[in-house]
Amino acid sequence: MTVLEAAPPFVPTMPRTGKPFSVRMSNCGSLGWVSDKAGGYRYQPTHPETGEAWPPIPAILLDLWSDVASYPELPEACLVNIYSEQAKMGLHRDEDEEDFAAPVLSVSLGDTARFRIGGTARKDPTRSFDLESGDVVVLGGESRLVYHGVDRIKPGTAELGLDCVPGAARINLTLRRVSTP
Ligand SMILES: O=C(O)CCC(=O)C(=O)O
Ligand SMILES: [Mn+2]
Repeated sequence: MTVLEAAPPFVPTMPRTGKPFSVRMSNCGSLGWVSDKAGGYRYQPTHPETGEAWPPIPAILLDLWSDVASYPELPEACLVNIYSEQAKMGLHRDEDEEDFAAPVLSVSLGDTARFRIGGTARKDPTRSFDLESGDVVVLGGESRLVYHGVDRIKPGTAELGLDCVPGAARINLTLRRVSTP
């Protein structure tokens, strides 16, 4: 069974307002990132709709982490972000984890995304660049807590489409260590 069969994509909603994200999400790993109006941003061991445990992180992603992360422990969470052609992600910091010593490592698949990155304060200047299919981003060390987001997807730019996931123009896999070892 694939990760998305075991843990079907859900639409997270913003804390307090309940406004839906334009990105659909799923997770694999012992913990998954979720968000909703009542509970806000958090990690939990089960899918918010099915109540099932998240499926394991595929070995190929754990191997990538071991090769690139320079961190002794394995990630606990792999967030699967599913972007339609219209989806985007506002400027934010990944700060729901306990352990900021570990990097955040992300893999982009499918259509190119215009990625924006700034500094550790929201008002810091930002710059943007394209993330293409196969690109890996490591937010670690001084850049672990920088603001970042996805301005837009560039439809039809992928050499290989993501036909296996309905409605997906781009998928981003974000590996994170959540707890301190
Ligand atoms: O889709 C991306 O490249 C970024 C995803 C992201 O920042 C996140 O999931 O926190
Ligand atoms: Mn992020």
